[in-house]
Amino acid sequence: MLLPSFRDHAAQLWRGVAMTELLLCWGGDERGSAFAGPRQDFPACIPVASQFPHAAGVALAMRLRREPRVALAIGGDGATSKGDFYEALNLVGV
Ligand SMILES: Cc1ncc(C[n+]2csc(CCOP(=O)(O)OP(=O)(O)O)c2C)c(N)n1
Repeated sequence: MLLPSFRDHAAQLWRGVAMTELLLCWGGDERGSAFAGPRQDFPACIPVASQFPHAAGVALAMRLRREPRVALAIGGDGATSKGDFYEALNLVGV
């Protein structure tokens, strides 16, 4: 499952999100977040690094459900200086 941020549109397109859905999202239309392709992928996070705690929580849910899946979040070097990044690492570490 992809938990993207605002830089990850290429990954979203590769996952099957439609360009029209991305444009709806950026236009403030929530229908753009109901992806017809990857139904469970998250919409893009705008606050830098906020995708990491989401991914940690999703990964925990997958583990509790014994689902053989992964949660993927991507970030830049700026994102790794945010508290959210370290909070997510702490959660997955414990
Ligand atoms: C919490 C928060 N602060 C500031 C911004 C404004 N902002 C947008 S992109 C960016 C830089 C992000 O740097 P990095 O994580 O290295 O990603 P890159 O720009 O290299 O893709 C900032 C500060 C934001 N989106 N969220």
